[in-house]
Amino acid sequence: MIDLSHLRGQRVAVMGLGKTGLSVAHALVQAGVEVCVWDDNEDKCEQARAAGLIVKDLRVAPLDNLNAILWSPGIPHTHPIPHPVAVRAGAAQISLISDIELLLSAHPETDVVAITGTNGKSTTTALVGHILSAFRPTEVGGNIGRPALDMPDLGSEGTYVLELSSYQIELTPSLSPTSVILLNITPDHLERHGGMEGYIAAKEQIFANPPIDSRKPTAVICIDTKPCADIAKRLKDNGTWTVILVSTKEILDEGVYVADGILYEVRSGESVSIADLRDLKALKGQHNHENAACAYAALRHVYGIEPDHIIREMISFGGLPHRQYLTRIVGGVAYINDSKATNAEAASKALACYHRIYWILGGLPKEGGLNGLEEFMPRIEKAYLIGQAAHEFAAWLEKRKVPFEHCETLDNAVRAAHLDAQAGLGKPGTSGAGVVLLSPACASWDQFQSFEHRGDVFMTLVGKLEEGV
Ligand code: UMA
Repeated sequence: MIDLSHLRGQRVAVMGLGKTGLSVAHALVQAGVEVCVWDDNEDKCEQARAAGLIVKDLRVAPLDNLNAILWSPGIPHTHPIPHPVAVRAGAAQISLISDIELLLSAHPETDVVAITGTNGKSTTTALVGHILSAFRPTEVGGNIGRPALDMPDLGSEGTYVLELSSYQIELTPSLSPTSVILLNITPDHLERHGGMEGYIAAKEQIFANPPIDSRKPTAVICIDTKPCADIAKRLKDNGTWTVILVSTKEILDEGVYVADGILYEVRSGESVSIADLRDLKALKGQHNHENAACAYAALRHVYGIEPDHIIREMISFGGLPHRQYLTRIVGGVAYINDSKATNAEAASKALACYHRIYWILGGLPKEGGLNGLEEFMPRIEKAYLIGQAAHEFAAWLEKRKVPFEHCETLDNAVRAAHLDAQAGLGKPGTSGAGVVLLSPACASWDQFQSFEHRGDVFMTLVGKLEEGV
């Protein structure tokens, strides 16, 4: 846990008691800071009281004696409607800050790689953390699911690799990372930021402050989406940052790019082939090639790590659980956990990577259902339907002549898919063993606590499968 004893004597309120709020409250209490907490959900307040925390209703309690309000990133403060506590804080001139801000106040001089973008930031953060930890003390945290203050204190030789959401960036005014990776910007969280312009502005704020020492910071920017290409241009014109361009769509005359799955680095105007990214089992698909290329560019340019060493560590990267995670291979059939795919768009990324798919899907359906996935249907050997979406999805699949089976539960689905996939091995006219893929295109809450829970159950079930059925 990060030591916050430099804040002793201050008064801080914590708004929201999810992962962030609880982590912060714990660290502040440990440091001897005077702390009170609040959550709009009464159950959370009750649990906090039971745990010995001081609960104050920040909608009415006096705020003017506070030094700051630690704001949980997921709580909307301005859009779509201003939160009453944020309005009161504004009137009392109390800042709303993130847990990242507290981490930086404890470690103003520690090296920080900040990673953001609409998609791929967790994978890139985990990948950079995995590679860098082979060379220097490294800790990974932030939006990836490990609150910043849950990381240990690192000395000056270490690096914090932080996944930052737009929500966290706008609550971290002192953010001045040594390097930034910006992957892509596509429409997301628009309600919260008052539209696309607000969303782009929140992301761009990651470049707002130069580092506090004399180092020139490095910005690795994939220019495949227009907002990122525009930001790269603005930063280059401004000259405060060293900008390394990355692309998976065009051949560049500087920086790092991917063409036909091959990673290239441009050195003195010459394109040098570095590695075949299609060999990386945990980083399949063009979206993962973007993640790998950006990670490579940062590790090469910011830390000077040799290309061979970076690629060696990339090969040993196992991927993130629940994101196309290769759980097991049984008799040549790969069992893949892509439980994080909670909508059709996310599932399309996995479906694009495999052939001969025994596809487990369903749960709590999202608007639009499976629309957009038509082009991948020739790859599906059979679909196994679970959860509330089963009947809606069955009708959709039937129209596209995809064989399916109603399984109701994940347990039934894994068993049925396993039997079919193993029986399909060596079927005349087929090539490759195929994959059993959990990529549900649905939220999990009808049958599970979270997508992580759903993925864990899948991996446990797969772990128990017998070979040679
Ligand atoms: N709450 C209120 N009032 C409200 C809304 C919520 O009091 O109006 C309370 C809820 O009752 C709850 C708490 O706020 O108790 C939840 O706070 P939170 O939403 O900030 O969630 P945390 O558990 O603190 O998790 C947050 C991130 N969540 C969001 O940004 C929505 C996690 O990212 C992150 O892993 C975690 O901090 C640790 O840093 C998740 C996420 O979905 C993965 N992020 C979004 C994304 O990736 O798209 C941005």
